[in-house]
Amino acid sequence: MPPSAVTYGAAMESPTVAHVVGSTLAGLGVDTVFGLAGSGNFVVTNALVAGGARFHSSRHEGGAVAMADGWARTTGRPGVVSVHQGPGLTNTLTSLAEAVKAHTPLVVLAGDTPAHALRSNFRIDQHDLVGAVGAAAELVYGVDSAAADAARALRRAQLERRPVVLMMPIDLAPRQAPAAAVEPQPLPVPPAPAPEAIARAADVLEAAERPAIVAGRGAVLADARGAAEALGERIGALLATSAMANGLFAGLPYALGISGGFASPLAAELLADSDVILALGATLNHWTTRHGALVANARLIQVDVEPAAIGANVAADVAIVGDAAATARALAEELEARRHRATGRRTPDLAEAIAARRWRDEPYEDAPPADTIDPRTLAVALDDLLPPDRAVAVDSGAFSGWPAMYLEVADPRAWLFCNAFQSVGLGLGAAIGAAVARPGRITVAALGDGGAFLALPELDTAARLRVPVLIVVWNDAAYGAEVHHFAPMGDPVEIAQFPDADLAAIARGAGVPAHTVRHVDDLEPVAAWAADPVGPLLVDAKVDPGVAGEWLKEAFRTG
Ligand SMILES: Cc1ncc(C[n+]2csc(CCOP(=O)(O)OP(=O)(O)O)c2C)c(N)n1
Ligand SMILES: [Mg+2]
Repeated sequence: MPPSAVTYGAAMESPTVAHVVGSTLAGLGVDTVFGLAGSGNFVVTNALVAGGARFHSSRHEGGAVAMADGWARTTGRPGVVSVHQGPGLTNTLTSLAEAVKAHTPLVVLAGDTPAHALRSNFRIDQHDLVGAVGAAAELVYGVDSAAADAARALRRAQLERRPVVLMMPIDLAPRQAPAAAVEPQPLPVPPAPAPEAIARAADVLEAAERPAIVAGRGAVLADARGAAEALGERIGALLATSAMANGLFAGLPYALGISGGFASPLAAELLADSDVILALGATLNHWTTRHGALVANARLIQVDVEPAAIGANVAADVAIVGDAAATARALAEELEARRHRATGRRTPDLAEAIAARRWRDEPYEDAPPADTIDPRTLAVALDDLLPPDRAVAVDSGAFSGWPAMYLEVADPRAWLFCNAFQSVGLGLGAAIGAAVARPGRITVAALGDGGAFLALPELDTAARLRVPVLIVVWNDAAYGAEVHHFAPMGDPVEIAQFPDADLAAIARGAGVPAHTVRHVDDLEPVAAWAADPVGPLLVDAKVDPGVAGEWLKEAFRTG
């Protein structure tokens, strides 16, 4: 019998705080946990497993949080992570900040140093630490409150849409505690949008000649696709998304794809020509608007559940606090009551133009140096050879535009744009989490060589979990974003350039089969793998380091 089972078996008769925390979360439906076992989180993790949850160990705590984040973005459910106190928690911070900024609900179970252990090596101020990146610090207060504390952490994560770190002092964890059954409580339904605001927005939409709806993550979280499309049809609007919400309008004839730096030339032209923009759960940051240029000529109606998001980046003419789907429905109903229906921009000719001018239809010069592949050609080839039902997780770097521009996804929960904190190195973990959530489809981990190196520990995890993840490395042997930023200014860039590294060999050493790609034909084994993807595959694509996306210039603007 494994030692954990012995521990838990004995504890069944007299459960401890750790058991109560674990079994409470399992009882509330937690069935998947990512983490890395240490003495401070060992028993609680086993209690979750005994309660029916599956535990997936990462090789770095940052990877565990990225996996839970990817899992949560895919499933729409709160992710759960379990880590040791002190260094186990500090290792989570970068991924934790990404989850905070992406509004991902997570519960991170962490041990904590006993209050009296002033000289413990592990001692740091864990509350201030996680608070500094915007996560909520919660505590298991005592033996009698353990179950309620665990339930509160989970509920806060869902209500506040952010990570909650539940600290469990290691002197409290082994104390006997009463097992209390906690009933799940329904989450509140967001309040209906105010009728006056709906009426004002309807006035603006009625007068619109060239309307557009730009939907963001708020629309994804509200499952607003149907409601937004129905409203779009009624007012004759074009549809677009923020980079985070890519895929929301996949397949619709008047959908332009992503608004912002990644927008196709046609999409950018049409968006900038809008006279009314309805921002649906999108904060319209400088990425989505090209520093304001795409919304400059439009009256703006902004819808968000968070009042503070309205006008945060661009002044709104009409502000509506409300759920994206409920508000879109309310607007459509109001316009129907007013008997308003407009063709607006929805003409068959425009639908044809949109279909004919996707990014992949725009010509580019494909002339890479010998033994390298054009990074766009790689993305297009992957789009062709992978089945449409795929997920794509994108790391941060100069290469990030290629998957956003050329690799289509069929739904926004299959799109994990790990760039909320703009950290390099989180894409592989997120892809593994997405694949754990949906093992029946292929997940692409789109990485640069810099991001791949930062995430190396999780190659072992991908191999061990046998997840169907295609790890594609756009390998320019450089921190390309930095090279493209500084080389034009005449700065020496050698500090961000490297000799060619054999990532395929490194992957094989970690148990991940791999191929080096220098030409489209080298992708043939990927097609074979995609037909029956048992476990991960890595593609080390030696890309032309000279090709950079136009959007990068926008990214380098500091204003
Ligand atoms: C953790 C972290 N370190 C450093 C940076 C600064 N940075 C932004 S992009 C980039 C280069 C990433 O290199 P790579 O993954 O190879 O992608 P590339 O830009 O070459 O396409 C760096 C170092 C960052 N954003 N995050
Ligand atoms: Mg690179």
